[in-house]
Amino acid sequence: MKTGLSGTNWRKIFRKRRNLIRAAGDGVILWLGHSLQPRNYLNNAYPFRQNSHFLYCTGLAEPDLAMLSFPEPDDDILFARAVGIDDIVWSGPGLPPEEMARGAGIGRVEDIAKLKETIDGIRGRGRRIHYLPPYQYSSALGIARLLRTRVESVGRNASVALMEQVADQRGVKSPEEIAEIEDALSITGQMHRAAMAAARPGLRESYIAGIIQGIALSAGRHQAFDPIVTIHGEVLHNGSRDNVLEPGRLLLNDSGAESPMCYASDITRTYPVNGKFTPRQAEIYRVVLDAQLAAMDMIKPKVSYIDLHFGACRVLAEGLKSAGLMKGNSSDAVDAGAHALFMPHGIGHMLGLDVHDMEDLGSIIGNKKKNAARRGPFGLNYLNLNRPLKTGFVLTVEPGVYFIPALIERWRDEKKFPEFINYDKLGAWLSFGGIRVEDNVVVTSKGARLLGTPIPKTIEEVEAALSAG
Ligand SMILES: [Mn+2]
Repeated sequence: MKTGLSGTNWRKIFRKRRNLIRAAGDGVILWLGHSLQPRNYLNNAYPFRQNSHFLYCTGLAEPDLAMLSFPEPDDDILFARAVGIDDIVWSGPGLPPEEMARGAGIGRVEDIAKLKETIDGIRGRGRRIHYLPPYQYSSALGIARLLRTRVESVGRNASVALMEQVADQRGVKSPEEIAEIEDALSITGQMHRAAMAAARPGLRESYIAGIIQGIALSAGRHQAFDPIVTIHGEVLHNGSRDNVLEPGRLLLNDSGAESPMCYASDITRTYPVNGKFTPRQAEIYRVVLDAQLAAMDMIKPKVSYIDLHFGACRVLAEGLKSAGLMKGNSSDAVDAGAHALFMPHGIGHMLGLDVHDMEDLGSIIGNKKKNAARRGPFGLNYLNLNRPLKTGFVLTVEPGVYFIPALIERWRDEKKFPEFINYDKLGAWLSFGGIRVEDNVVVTSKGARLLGTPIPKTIEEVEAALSAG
């Protein structure tokens, strides 16, 4: 059970959330928590992370839990595993199920061994069980077993109406949720400042990654995702940390901590390992920064996410034209999709309990196929949201410019967009790497508010933070 920031009555909040998310008619919702996932044998598991929908409705972060929620909230039942003597010997007594239920504002507790017969009874009376599509295979197997169906049909039979309700509720963040995200951002700010102060030629990427993770761990926090700490920023989600920070290269740090209630933060900064931007690095950095600030300026309720994306891309293309790397009319270049050579991803994503919030709900929040068909062939399939912006949405804003040698060579060989791209200039940029700048904002009635304490971002601020080491 999580204890969030003090002064917040989370029990009341969980009850309210469960009140707002109700199955149609006399249907019942099955909320299945996650189980430990074995790493190489049963008793050596990956770090546990609760299912975010389950967290949203209960705040309970322990494994092996389930809940049934009924049309009448007082009927809700928490199902928990009975603690045996072996559990106590190896893992300690843990939190009594009654206490978990109390913390979540749930009135009834049962042994999870009774979940199947309880569901059988409900279905026997002709009532429907609704659930969200699982993404962990063990959850899919669990639902198949509970509903006596084939595992292959579990995803297909998930409740679309429930997915819509959850997306509507979780999409708009309450003040308590914003406070959690800002709390996560305060740790994330420390992580980024420490990485900037430590960076210098000769160190390994893993050393910086260790500092980052150590700060979160020492504060009793988890990472919201595996940090990306690399001099190869052009590899968008680079997982390797083996490179040595060579003088003249840029280091990209994309990392974020979780708050006490497991809300995510997600910040990216990119900077020269030896402390000073070269004129070329500074030029591209300013292009990325201009695109980011322009995107933030465009954010307000009712703006469509795809327009925000293309607005930022136009600023990016204009900047790349000034740098001599693109040419022609920038707006036409973006309509054609030519900018995607340099920014092959979307402008950002929603942020909340998941770092890419609710992307497990798939097309409910972002219809990638439809987006790809609408405008241009490349890049849009990575756009993660297709809902118009609403007050209370929390978003990342993260444009980037990348020089991906294999992509540049492929487009050049295919003679793609020679009217918009200066291929003859690009030969000199193949070892530049990539720059991404990412912040987190909440949509307000008037525009966007930057969340958290600002983290060094302008060239001057970043160079000052780099020399702080
Ligand atoms: Mn991000």
